[in-house]
This record gives sequence, structure tokens and C-alpha cells, in this order.
Amino acid sequence: KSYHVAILGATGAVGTELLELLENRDFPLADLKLLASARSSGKTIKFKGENIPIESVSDHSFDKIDIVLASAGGGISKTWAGVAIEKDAVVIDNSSAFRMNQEVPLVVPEVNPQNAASHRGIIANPNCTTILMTLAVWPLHKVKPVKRIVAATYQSASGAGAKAMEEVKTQTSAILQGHPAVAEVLPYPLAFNLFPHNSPMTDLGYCEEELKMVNETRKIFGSQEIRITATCVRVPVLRAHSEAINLEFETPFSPHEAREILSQAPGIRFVEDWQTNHFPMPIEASGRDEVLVGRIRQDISHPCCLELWLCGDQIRKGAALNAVQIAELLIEKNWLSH
Ligand code: 2RA
Repeated sequence: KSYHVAILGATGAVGTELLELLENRDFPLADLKLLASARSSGKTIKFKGENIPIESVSDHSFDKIDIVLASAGGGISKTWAGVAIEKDAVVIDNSSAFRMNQEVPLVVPEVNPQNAASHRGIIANPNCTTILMTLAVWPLHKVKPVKRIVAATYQSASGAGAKAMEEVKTQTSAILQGHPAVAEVLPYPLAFNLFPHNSPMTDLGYCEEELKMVNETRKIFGSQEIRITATCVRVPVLRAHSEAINLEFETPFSPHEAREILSQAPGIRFVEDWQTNHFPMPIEASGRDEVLVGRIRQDISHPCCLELWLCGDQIRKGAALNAVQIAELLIEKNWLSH
């Protein structure tokens, strides 16, 4: 059987990655519809050797569509998800619009695939930092429940979009030529700099990006009592996020056992060579499906805590790959109808 798929937001960084994945994973496609804003309609995108036209999204865009992969921002998802569902499509939404909606499963296929079964037309893709962290923490949490997570993120420019990736390059070359770095898409100069994530601040003193890691992780793990805190930072890296994670358990968790578990965990490539100081790096995570995890060590300040380090491609497993894997899960389990 093959499926009629629409990409909503086909021209963005994630949309481009979705196309590459659908092509290279040999996804069972009957046909592909590319939807974007009116600004992009009329342009074409090459897919499997053919030039596919981009259409501006309308009420009839979802006729006969089985699966919508949406990555065009929360506003567009809120406007069009209901229309797509009415036409019996399943929407896999990369925006934050529906992630905390009780009726919408929030899914990382390697972590909580079973939750996808209860969808009522929409399945939400978690935020990139949450996908990467839950992929690494879940295999340990399954063996010994995590009590508390302390996360610090080092987030690539790609999280701010394709234009931000270009801007950090422009800023870097400007500085190297002795000129000041100008921030237009980014809130501040990112070249040779970093800054706390500029998502809206809340009255808790946490930005929305940090609260996403807290609230989304609890939903994915199905455990509201896990204590989580996060500090999210934008760093001058192009497309892979890095995260330093501290995990607290009820009782000590052997670093050796944690290494064994993570070395076999799905979606993870374990990278840890103490002799050569080779550990996960963004340049080695970029473009890969797997999230690189390493530097597992006993927290010397607390007998029941472990430290770990990860790097994962923000556009791929952090967004597009996870969404395509959800679509593959629905097809494999025959969970498309709603
Ligand atoms: C960021 N997670 O990196 C957000 C966007 N996907 O800014």
C-alpha cells in the first residue's frame, strides 16, 4: 500500500529535510503534495528527479491526503489541522501548537510509540531539545526511574531557522574582516558569542524553550513527578544541538551499566573514547539519524547522580526524522484511521 502525503511548510529547513528523508527512506508514497504560503506558490522543488509544484494551502489542499507533515509554525498548524482532519488525514505537527493538548499524543517513537495509537487526527512532534534528551534518558529511566533531570543546552542556529544559519555565517565572516557582526534574524550577534535562548520569558524566570523541556518530557514519560530544570542557550553552531544532562536516581546508577544500556539503545550512537578525548560533537552529529551520547560519569557531588553529554541533529532527529518515524509507525501499526 502507498500513501498520499502532504508537506505543509515545504520550503523551510525542516520541510527540506522531510523531502530528503521521504526520498532516501523509500517511504511508501503514492504521491506528494507540497504546500506553503502564497509567497512560495508556483515555485517547484525537485523530488525523485521530478519538479513538484508548490501550492498555496487552501480548503481543498487535503482532499485524498492520508498524512500531513506540518512544519510551518503554530499559527498555520492551528489554521489548517482541523481542515486536514475533516478530510480524514492524520496531521503530524512539528509546531508547539498542540503538544500539551490532552487529546494529542506527543511522541518519540523509540520512547512512547504506544501513545500514538490514541490519536484523534493529530500527533505532535516534541520540541527538538526534548526529543534528543528523552531519547537518551528513557533507556536509563526504564531500568531505574529518574527522580530529577538538570539540563543545559547548547542549541544550534538551525533552531532559529535557515536564515539564522546563514546569518551566523555572515556575522562570522564580517568579524573576520574586522567589521561588526549585525543581528537581523537572530536577536543578538551569535558569531564568537552565545546567548540565553530568546523564546518568550515567563514569570517563572524560565523561557518557553526551557519549560518545553520540563512539560514535554513529563508528558512523554507519563510521569508528572519527575523534577526537571533546564537552561537553554543558543551557541554559534550550525545544525546540531548539544546537551549536558545530570540525572538523579533514588539509588546509585553504575556508570558502567549506563554505558552498556546506552550502547544498545535505539536511535543512539555511543561515542566515548577517554584515551583520545573523543566524545559527541555537533559536527559529527550533523546530518546523522542517530543522536550521539557519551561522557557518562558518576556525579562526584552526589552518589545517586550521573552526568551525560549528547549531540543530535536539530533538523533531522530533532524534527523531520522524528516526524517521518511517527508516520512510519502509524503505517506499520495500521493506526492511521481516526
Ligand atoms: C530552537 N527548539 O532551537 C527551538 C526551535 N525548534 O530555537
